[in-house]
Amino acid sequence: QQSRAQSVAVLGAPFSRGQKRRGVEHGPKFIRDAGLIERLSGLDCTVHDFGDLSFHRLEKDEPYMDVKFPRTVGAANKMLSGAVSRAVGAGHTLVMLGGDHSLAIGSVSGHAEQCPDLCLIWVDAHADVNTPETSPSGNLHGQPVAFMLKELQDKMPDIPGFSWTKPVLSSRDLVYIGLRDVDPGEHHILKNLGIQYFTMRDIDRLGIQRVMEVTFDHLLARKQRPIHLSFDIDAFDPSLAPATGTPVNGGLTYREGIYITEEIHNTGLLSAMDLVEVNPVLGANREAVEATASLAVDVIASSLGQTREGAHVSIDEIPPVK
Ligand code: HAR
Ligand code: MN
Ligand code: MN
Ligand code: MN
Repeated sequence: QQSRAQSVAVLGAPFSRGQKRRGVEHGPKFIRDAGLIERLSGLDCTVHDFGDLSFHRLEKDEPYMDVKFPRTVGAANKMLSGAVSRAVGAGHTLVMLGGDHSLAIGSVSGHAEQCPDLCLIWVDAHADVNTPETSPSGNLHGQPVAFMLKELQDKMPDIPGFSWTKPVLSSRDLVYIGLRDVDPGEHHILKNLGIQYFTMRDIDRLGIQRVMEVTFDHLLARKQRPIHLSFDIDAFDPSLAPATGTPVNGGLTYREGIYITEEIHNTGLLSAMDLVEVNPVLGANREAVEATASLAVDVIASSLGQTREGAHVSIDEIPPVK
């Protein structure tokens, strides 16, 4: 057995209280059942499956302002943050399986505890940067980025359950890819803070290759630093990823999505990633659910070095004729 290039930790976060639709808490099981661990074991990495976190139920969790389940979401993310910090601190590249996207609060926070200079690539149909005041829904999966950004802290109320959080990113440390459903308050924030983002329209105009070039220029030109990839499966077109809570037409093609993750792998800087919003209850049938889960596996494997061109890490020479 040769020594592997990297060590990968897989951590499930079966959690759904950041939004209203039940089922997304089964994401980790379906992504594993689609063959995740086997696929990663075939790559140039050692895989440690840390299993799923078990989140506690809170009996009473009244909304704060319009924010739904604040204490439940806060406590789950606090637990996740600790687990991510320990895994990254132990030298693993961390893969977090959601669960809804509110989990990025804990995942990015735990990662930043070990890697304070990290940068964030957010692949999503949505910007998820509403503050409790701008949120049209009160769902925390539409708000995680607002907790992270230093520039927004004077706009964030003291939400019960979140006293442990602190902002770990500046607006220049973040790039969005795939946006096509952005709320008015979010659009104001993106423009006002000068955040680098690529909508589906930008991908149409520039092509995904140029989008990735500008992304890395923006985040890495001054210095190389750890990347956190937060990948919402609804970035893909709903024809490819139907089993998700808030599908939006006109999303990434399979090839665009995989190009994004291949390029991120090629930087050699991926340090942690989230794969969120796979909801097996919402597929029209078993095929739809399996297609979505299998797409999630492709995204993760490609982020960790699976290539379309093939590879030969285990072959030194072409076997001679016997
Ligand atoms: N922007 C809307 C809100 O804040 C919907 C965003 C939620 N959808 C997600 N997150 N899947 O990416 O409620
Ligand atoms: Mn999202
Ligand atoms: Mn989304
Ligand atoms: Mn590699």
